[in-house]
Amino acid sequence: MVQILQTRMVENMNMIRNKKSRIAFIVVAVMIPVLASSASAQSTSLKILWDADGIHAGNHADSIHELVATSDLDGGIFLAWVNDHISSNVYFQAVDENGNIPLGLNGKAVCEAMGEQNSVDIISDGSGGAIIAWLDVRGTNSTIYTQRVDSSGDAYWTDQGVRVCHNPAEINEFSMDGDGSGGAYFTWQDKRLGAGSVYAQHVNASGGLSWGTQGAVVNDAPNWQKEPCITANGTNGAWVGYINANSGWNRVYVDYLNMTGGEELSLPLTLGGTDASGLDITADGMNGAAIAFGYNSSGSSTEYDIVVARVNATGLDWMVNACTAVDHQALPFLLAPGDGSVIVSWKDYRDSLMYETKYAQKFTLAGVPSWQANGTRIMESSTVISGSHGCLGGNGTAFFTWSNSFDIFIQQVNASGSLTWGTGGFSILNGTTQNYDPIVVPDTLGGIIIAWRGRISSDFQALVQRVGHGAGNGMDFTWLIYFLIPLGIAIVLGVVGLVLKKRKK
Ligand SMILES: [Ca+2]
Ligand SMILES: [Ca+2]
Ligand SMILES: [Ca+2]
Repeated sequence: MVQILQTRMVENMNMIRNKKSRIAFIVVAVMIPVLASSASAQSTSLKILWDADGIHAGNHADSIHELVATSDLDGGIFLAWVNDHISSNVYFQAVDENGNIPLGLNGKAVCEAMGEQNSVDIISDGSGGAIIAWLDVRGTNSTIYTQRVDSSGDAYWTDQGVRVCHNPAEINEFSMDGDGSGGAYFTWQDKRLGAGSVYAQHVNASGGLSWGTQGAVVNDAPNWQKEPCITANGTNGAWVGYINANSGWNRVYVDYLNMTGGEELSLPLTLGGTDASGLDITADGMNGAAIAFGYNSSGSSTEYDIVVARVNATGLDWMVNACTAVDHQALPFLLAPGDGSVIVSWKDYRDSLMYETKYAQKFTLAGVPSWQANGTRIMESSTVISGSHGCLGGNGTAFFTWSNSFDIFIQQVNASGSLTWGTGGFSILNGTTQNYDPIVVPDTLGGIIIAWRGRISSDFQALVQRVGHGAGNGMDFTWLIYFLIPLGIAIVLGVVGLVLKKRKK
């Protein structure tokens, strides 16, 4: 066999001595680096950077029941979790850009007060620390507490947390967003007046309540208000979106509260006769906010569409359909690159009534869709999935993560709406353990860090993985392109040589 190959190579060299063949060889030789560099540019250099199974970042003795995450703005990730104890508590964890965990696997306690703490959330404080909030039943009724910590988990505010609203009425849902200056805005529903109403609070960088001990009123009309969500306009105030149940219809409202908690705008976005649910809201970086929601104009409870609107200081700027595809679309999730554009993704059942997929659309500042009509499909699933979180990447891209059959996947959507990987996504973890609820945050270096809950023996632990451009532990097959193209050309030359030789005979 070796002899045959050697013979053919000699024949090929003889052929190259022929003038025409020599020209062909030069053309091919010039094309090799061109083709190789072009193929290399199209391939992604993103790869898995840490241990292939992920790094264990939380190993709490009572198992981790809820896990949330945010960027540390320094290449790493902050985590917060609630343990699975009968009197659960709140913990903070920091993982640096190299996967080090200086606080140890138990993290640092944020709140170990009596009774249950749950529904934890975490955001950056804008200056290297984090603001954590949770629902707390240390007293009679569930209410919101919050704490600001530095990167070592040391508390800035009152030990065991600052109470956000001192009205005794029970609070079962809240939303928060950082003001970028060490403080945060909160909104919630409580039933102090009977039928639920919506309120808001600003907690300043020192842990003080800016809008009184009871919070500012967003909407306390006698009918029901619910599902509030909030986005900060820096320290100048905040937009609050919520459902206002007027005459039996779930209508979408957006209000603007100024820096003293005064209401400057209250905009009804949808009319009676239609229903809305599943709101999300985000500031767009251009003194406006985008709000997205599931919308039912047909009267059917299983055929919702997705609507996106933009509001600014003068009111409603535009409101458009993001998706009117058949079957059910729900739970939109917004990302704002900061240039006024907005990316909305949602759960979608158009491809299968049994298994959800996820689609996304990008809108310009003027409300013009940039990607495929009715959305670009960014993932598919063949089983029940859990989690569908996303974050911004660099250069107008976005990352999304989900778990499918207990494995973890990511997808990158480029600025033009094209996918870096197929709709199956890029596999982060394909193991024998059960893995749930992945969250993705930017690593501030063009890559991402993913955190999720994984079942290790009988307990759930926090795991993290970094995907980026550095030297990684994952396999990178870019080098194959440089090997395969010259090999392919050599084979073609060999075949051509044989054909020419046969013709001569
Ligand atoms: Ca507790
Ligand atoms: Ca009310
Ligand atoms: Ca639909």
